[in-house]
Amino acid sequence: MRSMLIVFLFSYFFARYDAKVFSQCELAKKLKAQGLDNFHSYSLANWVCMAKHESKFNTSALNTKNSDGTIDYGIFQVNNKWWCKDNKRSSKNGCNIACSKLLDDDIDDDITCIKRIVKDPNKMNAWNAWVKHCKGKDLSKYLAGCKL
Ligand SMILES: *[C@@H]1O[C@H](CO)[C@@H](O)[C@H](O)[C@H]1NC(C)=O
Ligand SMILES: [Ca+2]
Repeated sequence: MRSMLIVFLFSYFFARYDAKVFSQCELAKKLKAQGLDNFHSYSLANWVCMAKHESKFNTSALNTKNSDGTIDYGIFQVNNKWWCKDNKRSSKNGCNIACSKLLDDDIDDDITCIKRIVKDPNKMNAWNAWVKHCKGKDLSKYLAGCKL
């Protein structure tokens, strides 16, 4: 019995920290529920498009290839120089969060962080992939087929 319990606890622990990859509509629904539709006048489709091109909706996406040596974390690719804190470098830590919390499958804290990021003068231009793939484009396909 005890070994069963241990196996159970282990699988629970690893399941919680497993990568989660959202479907497009699942993420759209979640972002809408958290008030991102027209947040700082960006439509819901902008946020979905950003996540798609930053991480392909992968909550454990990690980018270590920035030219300045900084690292981007998670589904919204939050940067460790300005917004989150890891043990790799000093950080402004504008979201007041450990970068590791931006890799788990609970994205509520990630959403709180992007709401903070978009309040800066740069707004959504903070996300290079958004500028490149979403800004000023027809974004209707990012919500197509979703029951919102
Ligand atoms: C999600 O990202 C992690 C970390 O980069 C990677 O190991 C994993 O294969 C990715 N999952 C998918 C489904 O792309
Ligand atoms: Ca998180």
